[in-house]
Amino acid sequence: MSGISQEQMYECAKRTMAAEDAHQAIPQLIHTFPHLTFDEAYAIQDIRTKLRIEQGFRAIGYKMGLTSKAKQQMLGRTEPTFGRLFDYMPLGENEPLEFKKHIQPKVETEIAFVMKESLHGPDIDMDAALKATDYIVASLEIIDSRYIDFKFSSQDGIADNISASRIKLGNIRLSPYETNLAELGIKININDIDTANGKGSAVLDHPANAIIMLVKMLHREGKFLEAGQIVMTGAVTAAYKLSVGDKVTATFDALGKLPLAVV
Ligand code: OOG
Ligand code: MG
Repeated sequence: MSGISQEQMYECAKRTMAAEDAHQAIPQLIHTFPHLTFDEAYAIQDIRTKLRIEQGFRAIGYKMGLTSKAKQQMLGRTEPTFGRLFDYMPLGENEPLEFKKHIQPKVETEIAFVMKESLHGPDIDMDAALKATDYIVASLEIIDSRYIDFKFSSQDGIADNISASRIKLGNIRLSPYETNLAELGIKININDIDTANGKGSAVLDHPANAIIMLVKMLHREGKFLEAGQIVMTGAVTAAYKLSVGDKVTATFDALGKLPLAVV
């Protein structure tokens, strides 16, 4: 343990929340607490969640991070992480991303799961994960690190709710049995340029493996995945920096197109 006190953990949680709310980047927490552990970072994330709930926001799900090679290579790390989603994050169907409410937003393409049953325990399998899923949808994730220049250690990232900022979900809902999720192709076009493409297998060979991994990680903290929660399974393509005026279109096999304008 680095010996960070409970009070200092609250201070860290408030620092990244204030940065998010004021759209103002801050220095990494490890500059102040160089020995911050993963457990302490998740404890800070939990405090952050508690404070958001106290502000009146509702926790609506989870986002997995670093579940694909594209993202692992971007950050030079391989261990998946998770963060929380809140009800201020979803963008409406025609709602643009307002750049001024962000610091340094980037866009990712992801497959999202919405659960109809809870999942508990250390060893759920693919069958259990699919059975507990209500439907899958196309999604875009807007990540926005609260740290200067989007540079941070794993512990900083976890404490900062792994850069969670906004999500946009498609409106075609499929059962996970209706389509081969590993083979599901995704393309992202930014300002009329085909920027990247990938398929579901980019996420831990099959995006449902991200659900399995999340439930295991939650179990270690004595928690579980509740029915009704949304899970963003992690970026299939890399994250692309957004600017005012950008027009993004993601095209998902079987799940349709998701447009996003940045204003
Ligand atoms: C961490 C969040 C990663 C993903 O899909 O892998 C993530 C970051 O890059 O800031 O959302
Ligand atoms: Mg993501």
